[in-house]
Order: sequence, then C-alpha cells, then structure tokens
Amino acid sequence: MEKTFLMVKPDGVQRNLVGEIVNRFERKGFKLAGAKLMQITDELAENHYGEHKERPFFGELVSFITSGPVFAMVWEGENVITTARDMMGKTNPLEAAAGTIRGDYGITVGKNVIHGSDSPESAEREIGLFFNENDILSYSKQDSEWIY
Ligand code: FUP
Repeated sequence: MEKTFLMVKPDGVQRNLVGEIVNRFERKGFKLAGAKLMQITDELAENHYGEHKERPFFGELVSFITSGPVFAMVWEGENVITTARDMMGKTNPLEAAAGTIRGDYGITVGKNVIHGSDSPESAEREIGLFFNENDILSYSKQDSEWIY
C-alpha cells in the first residue's frame, strides 16, 4: 500500500492544529503508520529541503522549519500521496481552495501549516530521512471491508 510523509510545520503545532490535521486524514480513511513530535536539526532541514538550496527563500525556510517542534507522520492508503496533496491545497494558502488545510488555516506562503511529499520518490526519501524502519507500523483494522 502506498505511503506518504506528512508533517505539521512549527506554525501548525504552535496554533494547536495537530489534532485537527490528524483528524482530517483519519476521517478520510487513511491509516496512520507512524508519528512523532520532534525538533528538526539544521542538517535534517537542509537535507529535507535540498531541492530548494539555490532559491532565495532557502535560509528562511530552514530557520522556520527548525524554529519549534514539528509533528512528523507517515500515512498509508490507496493514492495517499496525491490525495493528501489535494487535501493540503496549494503551496500559497491565499490560492488554496476553501476546505483544504492550507485554504482553511494559512495565509502566508512560508508558514503554510503542513508539508506533504509530492511524488513516490520524495515520499520514500522523506520517510527515510525522518523515520527509522522500526517506527513505521504495519497493522490491520478490524473491519477491513470498510476501512484499511
Ligand atoms: P510544497 O510542496 O507545496 O510544500 O511547496 P514547495 O516544495 O514548492 O515549497 C516548499 C516550501 O517552501 C513551501 F512549503 C513554502 C516555501 N516557499 C517559500 O517560502 N517561498 C516560495 O516562494 C515558495 C516556497
């Protein structure tokens, strides 16, 4: 089953949106496979955002994502990578549709509440950066005809 890496950014943790965000993915029907509240180091931030190294906002991006705890998660389900991106909304919260996480809770492009992997390759890379294999659980839900 497909997995993705999602992370409530420091602004989302400070604004007490962890439960709300977890709730959205649970209600959608996806399965939580791993989660932890953690402080990102500069090294991990630079690695995670490596593709943006040459962009003018790279310094700000690293200092923001390391500015306080984040809530890192692995979610599992059919087409979870693309569906989670749709549920997050566009990168710029001002352009994100109402009903999406960024559309409902964000205003600025830097502090946009949530990160989500954008492809199978980045999901695998990001899960590997943030989680040990032992911290990702594989388990069944009881009523497997209706939920997975
Ligand atoms: P996304 O995949 O939607 O998180 O967006 P990107 O990978 O394009 O950008 C990563 C992060 O860089 C965004 F969450 C916010 C930040 N960013 C800026 O701060 N300024 C920009 O102009 C573009 C992105």
